[in-house]
Amino acid sequence: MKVAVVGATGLVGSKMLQVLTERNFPVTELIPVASEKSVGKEVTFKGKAYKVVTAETAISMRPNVALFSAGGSISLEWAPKFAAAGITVIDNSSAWRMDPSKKLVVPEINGKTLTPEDKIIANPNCSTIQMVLVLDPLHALYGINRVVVSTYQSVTGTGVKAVNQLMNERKGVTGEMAYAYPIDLNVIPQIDVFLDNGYTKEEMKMVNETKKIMGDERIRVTATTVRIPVMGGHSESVNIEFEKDFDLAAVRSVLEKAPGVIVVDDPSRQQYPMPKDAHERDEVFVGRIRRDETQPNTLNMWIVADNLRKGAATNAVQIAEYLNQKQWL
Ligand code: 2RA
Repeated sequence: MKVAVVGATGLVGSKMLQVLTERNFPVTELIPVASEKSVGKEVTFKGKAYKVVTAETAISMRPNVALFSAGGSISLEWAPKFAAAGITVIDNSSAWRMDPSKKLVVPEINGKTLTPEDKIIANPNCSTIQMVLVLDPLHALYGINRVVVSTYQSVTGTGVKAVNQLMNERKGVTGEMAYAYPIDLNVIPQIDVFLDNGYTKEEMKMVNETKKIMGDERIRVTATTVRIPVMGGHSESVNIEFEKDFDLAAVRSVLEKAPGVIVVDDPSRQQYPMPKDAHERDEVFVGRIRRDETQPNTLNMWIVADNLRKGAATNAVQIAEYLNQKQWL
């Protein structure tokens, strides 16, 4: 199968190539796509060198599927052109996520809603993916009323420039800044731009995407999203109020059985999820599971995942795997 990766030289694009290799996706030809300034450069995939081409050239090469991770404006312009040529697009930008005519997919939750007619499929935001994977099985049992989430997000979510900023600051070297402030030895309570309601775009992604993926507009989510000087993954403190009461042992057992979720929760041995352990893993890790003793039917937990993998590349490749298994590509 011919696979185009649009934004192949970025952090998520490179991770897509790694995940396609590791999961042995049946790629017969890779078509790496990047901006004009990268055209002609080479990208190595499974030991073979492929030349970077423009989006226009990629369409003429007729890939079966195109994985996009080159930013919203590239997706808005090019995804419809790929789709019009019959190429299925799996898009990691925010361009199509809330478009009512497009599916926003986490395969374990709503993969089955996909049809052969879906030609542009949206991959959700990283911080949303890891949260809904844990919320969904609990919602089915206890019904979620409200979620209060605070995030602790890795600089890799911003891209190469932010990783360089952190590393330069650690070495005491002056360089290009991805953020308005230093990130090393600091915490920045702003991810993406501010909106009119005082929340950031990242916060509203968590509010709106959760409802769409879980297919329930009644779930109320309020979020504070924060950048921290960490690289391995995003962490989230999540408080969940349910309609029905729950049994803690049953919650643990449901999460232990949930696909793609690993419970790491043993306070007696100081065992809980941390980004350094989630790094380069495809699963979402949950721990610190405990009752909120200040009000009924409410649970606290801590969720960690590698934002470049399940939060981006792995989820996109899993969507491609599902479509391939259905023979829709
Ligand atoms: C971030 N959620 O971590 C974004 C990446 N999509 O900045």
